[in-house]
Amino acid sequence: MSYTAEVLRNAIEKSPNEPEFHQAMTEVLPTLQPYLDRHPKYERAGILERLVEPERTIIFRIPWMDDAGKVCVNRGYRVQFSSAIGPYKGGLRFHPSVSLSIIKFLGFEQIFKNSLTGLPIGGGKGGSDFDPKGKSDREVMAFCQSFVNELHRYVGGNADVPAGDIGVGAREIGYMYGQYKRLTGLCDGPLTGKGISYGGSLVRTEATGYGLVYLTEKMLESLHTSFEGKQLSISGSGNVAIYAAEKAIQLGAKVVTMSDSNGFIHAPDGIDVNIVKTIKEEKRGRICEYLEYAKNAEYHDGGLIWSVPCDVALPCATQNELDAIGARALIDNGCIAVAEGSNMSTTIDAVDMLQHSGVFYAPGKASNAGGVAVSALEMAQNSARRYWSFRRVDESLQKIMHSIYTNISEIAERFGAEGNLVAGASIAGFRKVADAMLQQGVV
Ligand code: NDP
Ligand code: 2IT
Repeated sequence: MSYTAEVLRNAIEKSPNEPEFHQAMTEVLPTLQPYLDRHPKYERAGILERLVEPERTIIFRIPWMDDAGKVCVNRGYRVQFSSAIGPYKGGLRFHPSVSLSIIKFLGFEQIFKNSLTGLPIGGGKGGSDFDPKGKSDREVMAFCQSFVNELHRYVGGNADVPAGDIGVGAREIGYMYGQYKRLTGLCDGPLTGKGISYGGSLVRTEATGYGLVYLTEKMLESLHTSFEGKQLSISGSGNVAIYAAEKAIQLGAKVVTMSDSNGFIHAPDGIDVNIVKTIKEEKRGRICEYLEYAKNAEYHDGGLIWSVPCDVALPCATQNELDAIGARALIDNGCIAVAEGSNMSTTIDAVDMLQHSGVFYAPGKASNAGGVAVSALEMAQNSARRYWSFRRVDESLQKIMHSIYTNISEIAERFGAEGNLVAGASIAGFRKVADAMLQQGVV
């Protein structure tokens, strides 16, 4: 049995009830084998065995009181996966589906993603099974404060720097920052995605979506085409989806779908992203409300978003949202590229189908790295006590996304997997972390 297969088998046996974590490891580990064959020093140092075991896992109780005076209890997580190349860095997810398996898969992905940005940030992830949907601002604040009453012991600007993810945006980051400061008395940049008035970075709101489009732009360039005139199918209507749509439209594409967990809208003449911003960012409403503002659209309650014909698909909602049935529909309708905005958007069989059918596919750890990259730029600005201009941050983001693309395609080619960005991203992300681990001894 190969080294990677053995480590994978043992890791799965050790944590048997964590299917999403198994999936994330199954996507990465086998692609590393050619690299590990050439460099036996990593196996000798047990690098993979160490990498699949988080440095620290924190699970805690979060009691809070709702508006009716009832005491509610949620479960909180922070998985500090790897600090080999810098402080733990990764978002917090508030969603009822959150489990240890979900947080471990996200934290594992984050190690490789953060390494790909070229910036000194380790991997971590956290969150809670709290559902912010339908809660009042006061309830969200009470929850966030209680969450930080425990979390503050483990985070800090040089130790672990959380940020947003599903269900965690500017409002939640603000409440968590306020409570962190109150408990510790420190303004050491313990979170990113902060408001601009208290240390946030310009472009952080747009970063993941814009970055996704910047990387996809390079994919299209290598196919000798561009966004101009392309039909785009985007899923989700949250932070990542909105700013992916905005940038793609600026580059001449037409976005024909967006969705939420209830259903999707299809607008053959193109979606007006400003309407989606009003519904989602201002009113915290549902995507079906789009029809109240625009006539040229239909709403599908449930249904398969990927059955709408498109040239490029950008899944931007959640894990495993693009499965074999979705992949079949995209392939049959002539889609040429899929780039993940959400983490692990695509099931393993769907990735295989896309790749075997010649659909150019980018895994999230490369294509959605723009968010965390700008988070690291926010950390740099906080340390320097400076603010950079929108243009400066946006240009840095573009440069980072373009170099991620160049780096992972070159590495894929060097290891006999030309055009396989999954292999390229895994090997490129792994190399830097593994070398840092070798240099730091057995820790
Ligand atoms: P938001 O909370 O802003 O938006 C999430 C969107 O996805 C909503 O439209 C939501 O619909 C939909 N969604 C969430 N869960 C499900 C589900 N189980 N089934 C169907 N739809 C669902 O989150 P983000 O936009 O920040 O995150 C989207 C994805 O991008 C996630 O996978 C996240 O990990 C990833 N990501 C985010 C980054 C960031 O900087 N924010 C950075 C890199 C990756 P509904 O409102 O109905 O729940
Ligand atoms: O998945 C991700 O990369 C994020 N949710 C963003 C993490 C961050 O620290 O900005």
